[in-house]
Amino acid sequence: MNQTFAIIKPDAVKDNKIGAIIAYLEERGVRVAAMKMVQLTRREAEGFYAEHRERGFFGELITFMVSGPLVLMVLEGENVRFRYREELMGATDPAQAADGTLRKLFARSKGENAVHGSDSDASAVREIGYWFPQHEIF
Ligand code: FUP
Repeated sequence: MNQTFAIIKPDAVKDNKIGAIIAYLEERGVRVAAMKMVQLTRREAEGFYAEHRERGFFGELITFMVSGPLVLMVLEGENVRFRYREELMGATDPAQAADGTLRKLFARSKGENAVHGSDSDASAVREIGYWFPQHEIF
């Protein structure tokens, strides 16, 4: 069993897919251990994505991530850290994502791609801690 950090991004919230995405995960044995809906400040989004600061798409990414409310989650399950990222989430660009993955099903584009997932053990720990104090994780 382990935990990972996920976001239902503003495009999927606007598309009314919060429930569909959570149902997709629950049906595959993933448990929601923490969850909150928020609208990020620029400062929060920039801190969260600090590793991408030098990338050409950074400005667009931040503008998108503050464009509307989103859902922050801690997911728990058997090997979920790997499974969510490699099996369930799909490639960054939905055009490249495997059939049946969240991004294939719900993402609009490479920039507006429905969901986030931690990309390593170290990121999962950092990202969970960035948004959730221990007492908010069940
Ligand atoms: P991923 O791990 O699949 O979420 O992708 P990255 O960590 O490489 O990128 C984080 C976010 O930056 C993506 F979800 C969307 C955005 N991005 C772009 O807008 N354009 C790109 O070329 C790459 C990433």
